[in-house]
Parts: sequence; C-alpha cells; structure tokens
Amino acid sequence: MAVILDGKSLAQKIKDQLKQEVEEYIKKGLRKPALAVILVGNDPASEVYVRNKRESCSYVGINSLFFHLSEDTTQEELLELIGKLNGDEDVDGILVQLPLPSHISTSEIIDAINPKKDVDGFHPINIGKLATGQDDGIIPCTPLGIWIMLKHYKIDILKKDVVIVGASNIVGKPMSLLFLKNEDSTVTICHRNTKDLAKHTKNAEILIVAVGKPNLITADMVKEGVVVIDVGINRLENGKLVGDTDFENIKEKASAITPVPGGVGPMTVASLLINTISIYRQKMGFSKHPLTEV
Ligand code: L34
Repeated sequence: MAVILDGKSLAQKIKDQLKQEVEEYIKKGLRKPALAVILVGNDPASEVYVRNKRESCSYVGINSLFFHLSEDTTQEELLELIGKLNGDEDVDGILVQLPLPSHISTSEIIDAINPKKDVDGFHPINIGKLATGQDDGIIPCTPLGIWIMLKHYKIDILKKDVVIVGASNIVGKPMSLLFLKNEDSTVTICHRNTKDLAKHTKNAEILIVAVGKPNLITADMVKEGVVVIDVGINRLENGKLVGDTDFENIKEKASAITPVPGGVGPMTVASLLINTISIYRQKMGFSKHPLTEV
C-alpha cells in the first residue's frame, strides 16, 4: 500500500512557519508583504482557487489586494491595472489567475508583469532563468510545491526516470526544468500527441500527471513502486473531485501517491505564499527564502 502524500497537512505546516516569519518582520517595524490578485470573470473553479489563496494570505499575514474584474474587461484595461501595480512600491507580487477570457492574450498579459513581481514565475524571464540555471528567478508555484513535497517525504529523485504527462506552460514544462536543473533525473514529457502513452508511463519511477482528464492513468499503466503525483482536478457530475489517475487501484501498486483533493492543490497555494514572501525578503534586503532553494 502506498504512502499517501498529504499535501494539505504539509501546506498547513508551511503556513504556520510563514506566519511566524511574517510576525518577525512586523516586530522589526517592517510593513506586511503584499500580493495583488487579479481574477477576470466568474469561472467557478478559479473563484475557489482564488478564495483559497486569499484566505491563506490572510492567515500568514500577507496583505492581499483583490481585483475582481468583469468577464468583458478589455485587454487594455487589464494592462493598465498591471502597469499601475508594477509601479506600486508597496505591492510585492502580482498574480493574474488563469485561464483568462478568450478575448485576452494570456502571453501579452504575462509579458506585461514586472518579472520581479511575477509570483507565478510564468514570465519568459523567469522561465528562462529556470531553464538556464540562474538562481535568482521565481519558480512556478505548482512545480515548486511538488518539489517541496518530494523533499519533505524524502523521495529521492537522483538518477530516477521521471515521466511527466502534460506539457503546459504552468506545470509540465517548468516541472521538467526543475528535474533537469542539476541533471538529477531523466525526464520524459508526454502530451496529446504522444503515440503510446502507456509505454512511457510504465517506465516511470516518478510519474507526474497534469492533464485534466479523470482516469487517464489506470493501474495497468504504472509499474510496482512508482511515486505518483496527480496534479489534475476534475469535478465529476456527482460533484466529486478527482484527479487524473485511478487513485483507488493505483495506491495498491504505488509506493507513494498524492490524493485529490488534499495533495498538490494546497502545495500550489503554499508555494504562492513562499514566492510572495521571498520577493518581499529580497526587497527588504534579506536573502531569498530558503524554501525556494532547489
Ligand atoms: N495564475 N493561474 C495562475 N497561477 C496558478 O498557480 C494557477 N493554478 C492553476 C489554475 N490557474 C492558475 C492554481 O492556482 C491550478 N491552481 C490551483 C490552486 C488551488 C487549488 C487547486 C488548483 C486547490 O486549492 N485545490 C484544493 C481543492 C479545491 C476545490 O475544492 O476545488 C485541493 O485540495 O486540491
């Protein structure tokens, strides 16, 4: 039976640690760290994620400034807001929750965020730094959260065969760059045009799945002892939340697996807090946050 990688309780531990840390800054007479959160439209899943993020900010003592814009906001209006926040000394991080409505260009919006305030680490400068091993960039929250979880559970990645299913800019690609960073692991990335998905997943010692399809990965597609990180969050018609993998059957075969909910999701939120505080620390003249060390 697999060890269940409990992202929820690990995220809570991290939040408790960050809360203490922020109290120390306040005692020193510094202002609170501040994160601007922009949500365009009313996607119900995005509303849940943004609510979780803002509640977590408030718990640790990060000031979250919330900009909830209507679905018909123009790209120009959004760019204008980002420009203002870029220039605001008291705003440490800027987060634009994705996906954006289709009339707005996601890449033009991400490009407009000051890379130093890009808490999501999606800006080409930050992705480029991650790709070239420059340590002063910002690492995207989901990959960072997964990384911290693997370290916490002492899951060795050195020389492992890692298979990532899903090649998105926000999870699959940056995740692969993290595993490649010190030539730790051998990484395979699968995507919608992969010819024989099972051939690759059966080879995985660490399997990361970030697609958004319930039951995409079944027990026959993994090998005994695999570590499974399920990034998918799918709401079924009966309201149940499931990942991309057949948790019940795979847990009999895997050595470790993340649950959904309570796995990667809370770690993404915890990493957002870490990145915000790390930016703030650098601004205040401290070193970058130790939890961002990879
Ligand atoms: N800009 N957009 C930007 N940054 C991000 O880092 C994200 N992501 C993804 C979607 N869009 C983004 C998130 O915030 C996914 N994501 C995210 C955040 C939080 C949770 C899941 C995904 C989360 O809290 N999950 C809970 C359950 C939530 C529920 O009840 O629906 C969990 O336990 O998995």
